[in-house]
Amino acid sequence: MLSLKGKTVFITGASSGIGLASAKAFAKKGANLILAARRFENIKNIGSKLSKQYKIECKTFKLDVRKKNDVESVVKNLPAKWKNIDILVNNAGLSRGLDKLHEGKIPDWDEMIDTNVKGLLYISKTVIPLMVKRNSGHIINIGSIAGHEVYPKGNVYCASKHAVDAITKGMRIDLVDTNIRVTTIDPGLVETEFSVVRFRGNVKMAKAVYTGIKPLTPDDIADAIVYAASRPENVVIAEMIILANKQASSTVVHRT
Ligand code: NDP
Ligand code: 8X3
Repeated sequence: MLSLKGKTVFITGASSGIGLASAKAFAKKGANLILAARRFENIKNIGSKLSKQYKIECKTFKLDVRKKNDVESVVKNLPAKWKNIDILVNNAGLSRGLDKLHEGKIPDWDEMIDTNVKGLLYISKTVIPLMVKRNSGHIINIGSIAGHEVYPKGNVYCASKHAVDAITKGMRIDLVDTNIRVTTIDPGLVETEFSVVRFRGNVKMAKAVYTGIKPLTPDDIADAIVYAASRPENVVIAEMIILANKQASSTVVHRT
């Protein structure tokens, strides 16, 4: 097993859900953290709590991954030692709405594509060259079961996660002559703020998504992320699809 103590881990979307759980899980292993999201208060509090609790170092940034110039400037202005990013967790992402394609809202499409696809690309384009220079690093993209299947009214969100799947495969091919590892972790139903965001604050609709099953928790996914990151250097966990028990696919869920 590879020790994560003292490693530098950059997590996007660390203000809630899977990103937050991953920050905690890496902190527990003694890794130093770069945490970014738009809700800076959350990120700042998380960073200061984790650094005290686990005696690690944390850098926190207010960052919207859709803003290419901001992404570049955050990374460019990192102090030299923080530029040695060992693990990048491309987690920031969201869904907006659940509509038939022809009834969908264009601003929703833009937001999903700009965040889940273009944001992930901007971060990767900025961080990967630093890894290439050191011939070392691990990129962990958070895809989804929605990157393997399309479900009713999931059209554009599913397309964005299919894109993450293609980008992950492309990264692995383009980095094959380096020591850099590329992983995608593809969860099914995880209860986070994800559905509250999708339904724009409608908690009742969000709750219904996870009713009648025991959904995955953000910690379940963080556990898988840390597992992938801590394999020996010669091992690449290329792809991990993680479903909730009683979930056979995006659409086949046994609820009681
Ligand atoms: P949450 O809504 O709890 O977390 C999403 C995170 O992404 C937040 O920290 C949010 O921070 C951040 N984020 C969203 N937009 C931006 C942006 N433009 N710039 C920076 N950060 C952003 O949901 P999850 O934890 O569930 O989602 C994390 C990832 O997991 C997403 O990529 C999602 O698609 C994926 N996923 C989720 C599943 C689920 O069932 N929950 C299943 C499969 C995959 P802030 O708002 O502060 O910017
Ligand atoms: C999130 C999983 O099935 O709710 O990517 O879209 S799903």
